[in-house]
Order: sequence, then structure tokens, then C-alpha cells
Amino acid sequence: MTALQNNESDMTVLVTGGAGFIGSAFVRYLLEKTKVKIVNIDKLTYAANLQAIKEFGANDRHFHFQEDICDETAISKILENTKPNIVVHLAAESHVDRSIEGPAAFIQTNILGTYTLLEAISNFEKKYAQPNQQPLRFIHVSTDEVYGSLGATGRFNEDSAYRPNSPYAATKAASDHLSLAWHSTYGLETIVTNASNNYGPYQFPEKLIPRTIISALCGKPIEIYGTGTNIRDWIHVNDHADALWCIAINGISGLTYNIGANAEARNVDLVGMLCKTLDELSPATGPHARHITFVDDRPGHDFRYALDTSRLQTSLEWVPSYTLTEGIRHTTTWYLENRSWWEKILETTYDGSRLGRIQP
Ligand code: TDX
Repeated sequence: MTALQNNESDMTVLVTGGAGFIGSAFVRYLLEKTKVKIVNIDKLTYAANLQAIKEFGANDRHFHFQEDICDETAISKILENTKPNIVVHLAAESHVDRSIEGPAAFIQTNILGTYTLLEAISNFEKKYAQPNQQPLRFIHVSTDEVYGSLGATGRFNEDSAYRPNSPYAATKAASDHLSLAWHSTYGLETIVTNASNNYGPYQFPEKLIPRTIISALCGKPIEIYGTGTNIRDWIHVNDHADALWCIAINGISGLTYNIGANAEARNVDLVGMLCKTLDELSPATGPHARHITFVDDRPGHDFRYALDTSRLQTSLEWVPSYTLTEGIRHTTTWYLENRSWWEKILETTYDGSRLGRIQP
């Protein structure tokens, strides 16, 4: 099966998790760069971006349903009422540290939620598929963490073995396998994407980059786990959204695509870059690196992630638009200009404290 042939303005894209960090960037991308209608299913958990839902609500191409992907009746009803051409599945619990403290929510949403969604979609396809119509396309959005941890050299490609280490990564691995099993067994048109670490506007303050920026601005300790030599491969969330749409339209069903921007950095160097950028953009609160402190390591901390993205770059001719330096500057500027957004979170939902320690 090759690229989708439908006329864009006739298409409906169902997005799960469209109020989350990556999901809301994807919805914003669809509203700005395409003509499709968007059906956004988001349960609005702690990490939901309510501001985004408000912003999208003003657009007559966006429809939000506050439902749980584990509720098959509700999901089936939405499918029947909206008849999407593509489902892009982003709803997930995503923070490794939270999965260490409480894996149950991850099993529920990431594994059972994906299973429920797959069942609802398969039943919907059985009922409504027409011989002359393109089948519904299911894009399962996942992470490079499913491949486990690398040593100092090499990169993961789409044929790398799955060796997830954290409870979070294990649940994403399970949901990747379920999605591809529904392709092999029931013929669902499925694509799995595995992206590197995302960063950008509206990322919930629990993750390394926003946590560092916010701690630095508030004069609190910037906590680097272990020695800070762990390496992550980074992609700006807007580039991720662009790659997802490229894959949704042009990708080959049954395949997996790695999504990354070839931007590896050691945590300690990334935090250094953030502090330098803040020194320049917010001199009054600097120098920011004085707040850096090394704390005990995350249990099971993966050493290095790095993605080989040649399938995406060669067969779909996709290239990222942000370098890491540009992306970090863009993101730091956004957090400086949107203080009220993260201050509200600190007051109401998450106070910025360390997560992910195993209690003795
Ligand atoms: O305060 C911190 N200090 C620190 O040193 C935090 C929050 C993290 N870290 C380290 C741990 C990691 O090596 O920084 C690195 C990045 O940590 P996170 O932002 O928690 O991301 P990571 O664990 O790498 O997982 C991320 O990438 C893959 C996302 O959270 C996942 O959702 C995604 O699938």
C-alpha cells in the first residue's frame, strides 16, 4: 500500500492525546498546514494542555472529546459519528520517572488503551469499509526507548531488537507489538513511529529541558542524575509533528519509521547549553550554571539513545528544520515568554520536585 490518495479537505484525522505535549503540537500543525478536520480524543489528565484545547476550540475544523481510550463504547461511538480516514495515536503516559513510582497507569493507558483502540478501529472498519474506499490508516506514535540502551557507538535502526528497560518503555514496546500484530493478523493498515527525545513549547515541567529552564529561572537546584554523561538524541516537537504527517500520508503500511534529527547531546552538555542561553536571554537571573547539582541516579537509567533515521530521510525525503542550537533557543525563549503557563502548573499540578526514586 502506498501513499494516501484522498483529497485533504475531505479528510478527517482522529488524534488521540491531542491535548498532550506532542499531540497538541501535532494538532496545531494540522490546523496551520493542512485542511483536514481534526477529531481530538483526550482524557485531560495531569499533563494536558488546557490552553491548547481552548485555542483549538476557536477553530471550526477541531472537535474535542474528553474520553478515555480505554472506554471502547465511547471510542466506537466517536468513530461511527466522525468516520476518520487516519487515526494518529499519541495518547500515552510518557514520563519514565513516574513509571518507576507507579507503573499501573502506564499498563492501563499505554497497553490496554492501545488494545482497546485497536479493537474499536477494527470493528469500525469491519462495519463501514467499502470496496472502493481507502482503508483507515492507524499511526501508532512511539519512542526510541523501546530499543533499550546503547553503548558509546552505533545507532538504532528499524530492525534493532526491542530491549525496553523502564516500565514506561516496556509498555510502549507492548503497544508497538500490538499495533503491528493487528496489521499482520487482521489486516489493519498500520504504521509505527519511534521518535527520539522531544522538546519545545508546552512540554510539561517534569521533563529534563523544561525542568532545567524553570529551576534555573527560579534559582532552584538544577538536578542532573548521576554523572550527566548519559546521552539523548533530541528533536524539536514541531519537526516531529511535520514528520508524523509526512509518514501518515506517504508511509508504507506495516512498516516502522524512526523519527529523529541527528542531534545527540550528553545531559550535562545540554544543561550547560540551556544555562548559557538563559544567561544571554535573562541576564538578571544568571549566571544560571551555579544552580547545577549532581544527584543520585535514576534506577535503570539508559546510557545512550541514538537513532538512524535514514529510512525516513531517504524513502520519504524528510529533513528536520531545527538544529539543536536553534531549537534550544526557540524553546528557552518560549518558556521566558510564557511564564504564566508554567507558573500555574507549579502552583496547581506539579511543584517541580524530583520524581522516580524507589522508596526503600
Ligand atoms: O531532572 C532531570 N535530570 C536529569 O538528569 C530529569 C527530569 C532528567 N534527567 C535525565 C534523565 C535522562 O537521561 O535527562 C535525560 C532526559 O530525561 P527525561 O526528560 O525524563 O526523558 P527520557 O527519560 O530520556 O525519556 C524521554 O524520551 C523518550 C521522554 O520522557 C519519553 O516520553 C520519550 O519516549
